[in-house]
Amino acid sequence: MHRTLARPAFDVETVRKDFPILAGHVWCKPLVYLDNAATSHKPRVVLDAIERFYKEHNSNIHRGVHWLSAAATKDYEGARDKVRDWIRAAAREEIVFTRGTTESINLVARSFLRPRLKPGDEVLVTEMEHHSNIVPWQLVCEEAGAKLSHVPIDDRGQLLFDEKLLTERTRLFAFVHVSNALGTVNPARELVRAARARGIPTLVDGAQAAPHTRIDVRDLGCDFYAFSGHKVFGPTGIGVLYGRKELLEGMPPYQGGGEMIKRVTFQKTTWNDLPYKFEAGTPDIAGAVGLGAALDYLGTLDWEAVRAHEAALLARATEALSTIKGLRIIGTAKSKASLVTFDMEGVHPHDIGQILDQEGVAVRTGHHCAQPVMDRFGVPATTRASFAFYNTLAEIDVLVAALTKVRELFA
Ligand code: 7TS
Repeated sequence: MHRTLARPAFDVETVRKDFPILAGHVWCKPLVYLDNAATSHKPRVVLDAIERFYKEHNSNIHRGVHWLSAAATKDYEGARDKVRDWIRAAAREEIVFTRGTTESINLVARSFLRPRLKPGDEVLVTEMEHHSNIVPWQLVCEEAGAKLSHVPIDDRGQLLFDEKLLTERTRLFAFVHVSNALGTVNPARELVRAARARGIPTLVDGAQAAPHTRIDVRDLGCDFYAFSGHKVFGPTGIGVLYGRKELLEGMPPYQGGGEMIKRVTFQKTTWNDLPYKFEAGTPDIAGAVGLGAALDYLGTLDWEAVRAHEAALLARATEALSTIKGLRIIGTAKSKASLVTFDMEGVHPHDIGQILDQEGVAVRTGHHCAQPVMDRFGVPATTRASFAFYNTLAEIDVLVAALTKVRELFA
């Protein structure tokens, strides 16, 4: 009898077969896709789940008495349970579906922080945040006359955290779990613990952590955790906000409209229960179904093996890139996720990106929506190669060969 959920071993070539786009036949040219931090590819089971939803269950949710609506509601709410299980939340009410990390953070900024923020208060972030974890706080701070402070970073791209940065005026500490521009893995548990000891709520931006590790929000102890479906091998347009129930209960709605109400009159409207209070309008039902399928898929992987494989990709890339003349890796933290960001003396990242593209290698160039990181390292932009578990060591070699070519062209 075979009842093992996890596959016995991690074989990258077997895993690659689960991702139709990696077969490459649609473009008739090879592609080494190293832009996974921007968005990752989708396994066939995700594509099938979305197609099956539209073919067999498509209907609006929660409202219909007909069986099709009941089936769609079951699919959507089933996806919520999968998310709860995946991140080990205590209750399904703590899982709010959003459009993605950005919307999750904006929801917390508007509904949680804004009503509490008074002139002179502070919000603490870090110098390595994605703009999505800076601008929403900045907007509400400006409105309230509050201040946005940050934890600085060292030359390796690690936080220089000092508990003194958490002051009696700090109303929230929001920080990135894994940096998209440096790869740094932050000590999230310790940071949360330091904030909690002072009664300061925390939000963790998990957009780049969720694709690389199993998340356990109860172990982290954070109040809010945000991530995007499209980076965890699910579809675009769907994301998650985890929030501690006591806090979500005390928060006003983020948007008004269908499904987030209990009773509407022209005099007064009362709000629906959690999590529906935060899900105004018809949600991305198929997106939730796709995300649920992606998490089911991730659940079949041996995560110890995934971690080891990604560590090997990072080690091979770091070692090989370090030998290229004039190439400086930006972000050399002790604990890193599988991405490398770099600067090459005398070559603009845009040119690097274009030449790499001609060689069939997809990387990202630019400021990666983390301009404070660029400022910290004195560069306008960098080149970033970001890996997923379906990347191979041979693909790293293609990247290195292409970069060697760039170096020769610009010698
Ligand atoms: N936070 C981090 C750490 C991110 O890396 C990103 C997206 C976001 C928030 C926003 O996520 P979204 O799904 O709401 O857009 N990062 C990137 C990137 O590095 N390249 O493209 C998108």
